Amino acid sequence: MKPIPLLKTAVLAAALALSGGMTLAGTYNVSVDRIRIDAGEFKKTGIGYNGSQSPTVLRFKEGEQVTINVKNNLRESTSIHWHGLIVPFRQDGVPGISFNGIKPGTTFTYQFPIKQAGTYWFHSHTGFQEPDGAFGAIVIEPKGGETVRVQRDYVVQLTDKHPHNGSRVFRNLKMSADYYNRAQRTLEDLVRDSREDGFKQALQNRAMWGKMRMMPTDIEDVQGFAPLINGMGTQQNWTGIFKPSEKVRLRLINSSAMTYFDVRIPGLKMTVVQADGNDVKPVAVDELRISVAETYDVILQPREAKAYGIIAESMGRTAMVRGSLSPTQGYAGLVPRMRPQPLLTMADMGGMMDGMDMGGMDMGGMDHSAMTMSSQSSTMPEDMDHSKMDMSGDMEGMDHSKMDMSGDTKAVDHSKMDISGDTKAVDHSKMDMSGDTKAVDHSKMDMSGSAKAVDHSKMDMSRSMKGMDHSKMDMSGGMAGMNHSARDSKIGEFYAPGSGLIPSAANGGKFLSYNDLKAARPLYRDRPATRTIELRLTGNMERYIWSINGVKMDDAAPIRLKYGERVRFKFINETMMSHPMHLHGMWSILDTGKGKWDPIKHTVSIAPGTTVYTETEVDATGQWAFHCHLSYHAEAGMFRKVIVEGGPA
Ligand SMILES: [Cu+2]
Repeated sequence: MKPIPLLKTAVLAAALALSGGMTLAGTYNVSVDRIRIDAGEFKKTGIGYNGSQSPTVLRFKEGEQVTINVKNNLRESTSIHWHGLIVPFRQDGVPGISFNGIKPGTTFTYQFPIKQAGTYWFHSHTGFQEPDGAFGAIVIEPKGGETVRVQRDYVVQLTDKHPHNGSRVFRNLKMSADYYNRAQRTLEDLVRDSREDGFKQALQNRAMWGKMRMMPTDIEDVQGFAPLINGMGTQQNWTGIFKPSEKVRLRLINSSAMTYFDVRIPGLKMTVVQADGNDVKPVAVDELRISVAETYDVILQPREAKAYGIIAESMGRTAMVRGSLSPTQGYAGLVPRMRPQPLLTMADMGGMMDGMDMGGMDMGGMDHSAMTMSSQSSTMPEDMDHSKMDMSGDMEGMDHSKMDMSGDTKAVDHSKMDISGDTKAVDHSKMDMSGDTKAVDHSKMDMSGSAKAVDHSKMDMSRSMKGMDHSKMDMSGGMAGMNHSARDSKIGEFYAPGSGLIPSAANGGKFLSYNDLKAARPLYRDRPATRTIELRLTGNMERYIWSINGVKMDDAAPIRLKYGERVRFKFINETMMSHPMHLHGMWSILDTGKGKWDPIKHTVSIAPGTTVYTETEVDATGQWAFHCHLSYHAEAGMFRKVIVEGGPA
């Protein structure tokens, strides 16, 4: 550590005096221990901090200089990464990138200034210690005190505790990628599908899935875990106490290894005031999805003296946990029934739809929602023939039989498309999608008839349709059938249109979207990015390999950034799973088209079949980790080292 200059010492002393003994240089002790974990449904040994399965909460103040002594009581090495904290890179806690790890029986001392406020968390970045239990919470009080005044302030830290330890889970996934997929469909499902879709259709869907060795239920690749709130299952019932009409702040943290949760508190609105530690303009919602490693702070105001349930349901609807808000201990909120399992759809395949930028475009009224098919580009069998694909369900005479989706094509040329007349059939047979451009040219499109068949209700033109030229489009006819009303489909923006993963609130109300997040205070001035780095999220599900641009960590060169530049990252998810991407050391500004009001995050979830942009002000010298925060995806190779060159040493 650099010696503190005299003047600074004096200032510090003065500040100490002014704050009436409040410490601006705190020392904290954390021990890493082998512990017994009682997950309610099962007991196991695992790893915990300070000897406990209920997460340790570290409370800091913005501006404080912290010293954290981490004593490793394990018989193996360990590490602590301060997730979302902007720290000097030697303090970031990633073995092999920022330091050498903490040897058994030794104490490592972290020291860094706290330059931010908000809710964060910490976890081991060694092996599978984090899935085995090594995580805690961090709450940092802003310099001037909390901006939102509340009477109660609780950390609500979620996890997915598995009866198997992390290394065993990973071994089993490597052996058979669907080892933990209990949601595989049965003969009964086939009979039900047949009733709904007709036997032929059902069989064809089956055959397609079979060929691709994928399931429409492949939403969670590790199931059979016990979800916990602050280390407690539903029966153990973690409870936050309140008095009616008090304002309650919940700091939701998802510390799961693999599980996205949909969180709601039936009977209460949640006002989101912070995302990933950064204040956002308040937005009231009925439910929100919290990706692995994200945090959301919400404010509630329960008026009635009764127990409310805090319900966290896994995205794949294979597990649920209930905690409570209650006027006294011993009362529990209701446990609702788990909602039906969503199924992946064609839109969630990502890779196969390469040529069509699914990021924001819906092929006008095409409804893929009933189509159950999924794959990754790399595992797509070559013998797949779309000409026999039965789309009879919702497709009303649409013919894609000659649709050419070969190559790298991004152009959609509708020039020969004739929608005149009164017909309901839309024939794309001459649709040519070759070429390299993103432009969609409708210039010769004749819509003079009554184009009843074109339903653009789910079409979202806000992002990737920039090249679309409608200038010469003849709209003189009766466009009565064209419906743009539901354009910004509320939360559709960050899901492929027709995705089976698009969440909806249990009570039919408002579900939070990334699109709703507006920074309360811009952290950076808005300026154009210097360059764009494309990161395709790729994988081979069968072999349980997860990668970036088709290359796994071991074989990849680091990403090199220049200090002072602003970089734009383009994430293209070509897999059928969601990936929460986490950049260490620097912020990720999520591009929602709001300029300087774009939300600032440390973890950004990329849903299957979507393209998402983030930007980063490269303001931290050193070496950093950049990875998917699903533990087993990171371990399997969806991980990169980032080197920032230049800047202060
Ligand atoms: Cu991390």
